Amino acid sequence: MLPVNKKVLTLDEFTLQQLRHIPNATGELSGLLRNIGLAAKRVNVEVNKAGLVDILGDAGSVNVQGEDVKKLDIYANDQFTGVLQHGTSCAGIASEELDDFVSFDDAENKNSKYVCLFDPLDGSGNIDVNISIGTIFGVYRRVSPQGSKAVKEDFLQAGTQQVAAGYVVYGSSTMLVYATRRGVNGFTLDQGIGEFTLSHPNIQCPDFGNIYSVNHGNFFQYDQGVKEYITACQKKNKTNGGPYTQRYIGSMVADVHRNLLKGGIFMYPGTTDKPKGKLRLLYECNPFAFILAVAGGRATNGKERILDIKPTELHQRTPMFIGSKGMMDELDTYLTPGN
Ligand code: AHM
Ligand code: MG
Repeated sequence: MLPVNKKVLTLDEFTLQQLRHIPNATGELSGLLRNIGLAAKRVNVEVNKAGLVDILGDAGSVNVQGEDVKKLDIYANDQFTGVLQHGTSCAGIASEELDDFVSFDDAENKNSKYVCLFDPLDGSGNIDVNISIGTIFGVYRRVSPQGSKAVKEDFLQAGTQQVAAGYVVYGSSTMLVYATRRGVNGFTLDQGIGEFTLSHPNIQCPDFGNIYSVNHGNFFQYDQGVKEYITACQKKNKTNGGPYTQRYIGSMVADVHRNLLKGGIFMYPGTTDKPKGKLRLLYECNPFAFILAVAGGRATNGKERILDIKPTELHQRTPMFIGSKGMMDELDTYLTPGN
């Protein structure tokens, strides 16, 4: 008989166990996280067979069976929206794939405390070449009254108001990592039994690492301070912790996941063409800023904490610098005028 590892905890068991420490907890947040885990498993199945079926086609195209083909990012959007709509723990969603937020009509949804914002499939340009992609999500307590439909203000909250945030990385193994103020925990999908199981308890981001992640192709479009910092990363030697290693997958989930575990810094600065950079504050930057903050790291737009930015638009973009605390402190000395 196979030995039974008594310490194996599934995502559901873990979230329920966490509830016991919170007085008056209703279980609604655990329900929402369970829904996200379910959608992630469905998306994982399709990501895994993406090379085999016609799912990479453009939305609206037709496959060999004459069926409509949904692009994988639209499929992922439908799954995450669907499970949250059919669950009872979410009053509405906003997604990088949708022009506007969606408030759910059902009475149970309207009674929910939470709204969820997500990027259903980040880095989807990497699907065709079999490189890791991911889902990113942030959960907020709504500001509008329970019992009514969610409104725009529920979605336009500063990242510091998140009650939970997480991501799923569909990689060499599929992992779901989520943070609440209590900690950051990672769960690896056991494909054999279809369960996320706790594999990375209480993740802490090392204060220093030796990885920097940035799109070097844009180097000459970056501000002077950013260029100087990148050059300093390259000039480091053994006496000051170098040389740093450049690693850039072009899938933020995979890049930040690696840096979270190993220590490192990820940057998507503004460029002369796109002063606000590429990444979306609500769907990509805020969730990671929350996770890194709980894990002991931090994130800025080069001037202020990402988590303190008060959003004005659902799809607004921001420059993003995120990673190990010590490396972010070092970066600041290059970005702060007068230093
Ligand atoms: P997407 O939301 O359209 O997938 O774009 C976001 C992705 C991030 O995962 C990644 O860090 C970045 O785009 C890479 O952009 P670039 O190719 O400009 O370096
Ligand atoms: Mg994205």
